[in-house]
Amino acid sequence: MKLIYAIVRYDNEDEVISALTRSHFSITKLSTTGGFLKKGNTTLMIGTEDERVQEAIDIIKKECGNRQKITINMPYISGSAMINCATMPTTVEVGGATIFVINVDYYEKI
Ligand code: 2BA
Repeated sequence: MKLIYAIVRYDNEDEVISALTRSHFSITKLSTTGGFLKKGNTTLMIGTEDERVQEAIDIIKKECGNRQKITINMPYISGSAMINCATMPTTVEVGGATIFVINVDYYEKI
């Protein structure tokens, strides 16, 4: 048994959840926040048998698409002080998904 954590963008959440559900995966959706951009994203917890992990990852890949570069205005930080209202254009990659697969020692529904 494995537990997959998949961090996806809000924009992709509905499609990924629908596609996984259609393929009979059970999902818990967590509302999370990225530490870098400090914007909301979605973390999906998917518990599944070892032999179905790749199938889940393939669905997530298909629905989340490729990573793209975007430029955002980040607050400008000088030393330890954040200067009010100053921003600096920063290029980051977004899209796709960040996936962790963890071994599950024990699983039971009571
Ligand atoms: P955020 O932390 O808001 O990061 C958004 C994007 O900003 C990242 O996209 C990455 O392209 C960039 N980024 C993140 N940290 C950076 C840094 N220290 N310096 C420069 N650029 C940085 P993704 O890599 O696709 O990550 C999307 C979201 O997935 C992240 O949102 C975070 O919530 C989660 N995540 C990614 N890697 C993780 C990890 N190793 N552990 C835990 N969560 C992770």
